[in-house]
Amino acid sequence: MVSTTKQPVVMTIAGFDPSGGAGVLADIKTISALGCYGVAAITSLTVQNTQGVFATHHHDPVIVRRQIEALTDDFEIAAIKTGMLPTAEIVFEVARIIGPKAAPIVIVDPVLTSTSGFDLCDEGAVNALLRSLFPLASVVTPNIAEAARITGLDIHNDATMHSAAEVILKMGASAVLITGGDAGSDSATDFLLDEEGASTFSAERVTSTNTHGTGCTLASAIACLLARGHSLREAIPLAKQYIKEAILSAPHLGHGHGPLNHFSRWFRR
Ligand code: PXL
Repeated sequence: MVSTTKQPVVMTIAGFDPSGGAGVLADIKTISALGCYGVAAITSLTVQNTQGVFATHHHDPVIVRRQIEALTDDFEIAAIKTGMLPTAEIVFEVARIIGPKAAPIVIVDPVLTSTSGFDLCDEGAVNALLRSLFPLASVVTPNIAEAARITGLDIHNDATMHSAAEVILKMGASAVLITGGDAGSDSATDFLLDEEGASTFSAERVTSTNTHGTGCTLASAIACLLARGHSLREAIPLAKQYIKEAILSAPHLGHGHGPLNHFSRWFRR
């Protein structure tokens, strides 16, 4: 007998990494592993493997918007997650149609550069992101480097992390999660600030070169867990545990920053 369980539909609006480590492929694998149905609108076709990003070909902003509209017209979208939005024009088209009417949950992962240091968006896109997309966000998920660039603050301790999070909340986001997984200490501590106040989430650091796409994967995992009814404070530790298992069971592919194993086990909690 075929299962008829209704899965929440989660939409990713992001770039395409053909190596499957990051971008929409990582998002869709995460969404599938976490018991949701994934749909995607592609903003940019990148040329890359585990060793680096070699080129990008951005899509026409109108085509980006039309991909999203075709999906929102047909599906009830439980959550939207945005990743690589390379130009201001693409950010504006996305901001025009997402928001509470398109989906009740909007996770904005401010993707600025790749793990290998390639710029995945221009300066205009960063400004547009802050001005037009952050106010629509249920959660914004920068890493420390992204939070520093967005706020102009030097983030080197808990106090500066808190200040940066406050600045991002003032930009209009409902919550901000600054991820510390790539900071150079023994623990991977993430810092959450929202109207309930500040919370930290610590986990033992996993040292690995198989970390390509951890940012995309974390943001997608949070989107799914919220779509499945978890609170943000429940979703974050579950998402961190999912990433940890995905890194620890990574398939060791390629010669650079290898991909994760998004299917280490069915993780439907
Ligand atoms: O991990 C950031 C990221 C997001 N989206 C796309 C990417 C990358 C990193 O390479 O290629 C499409």
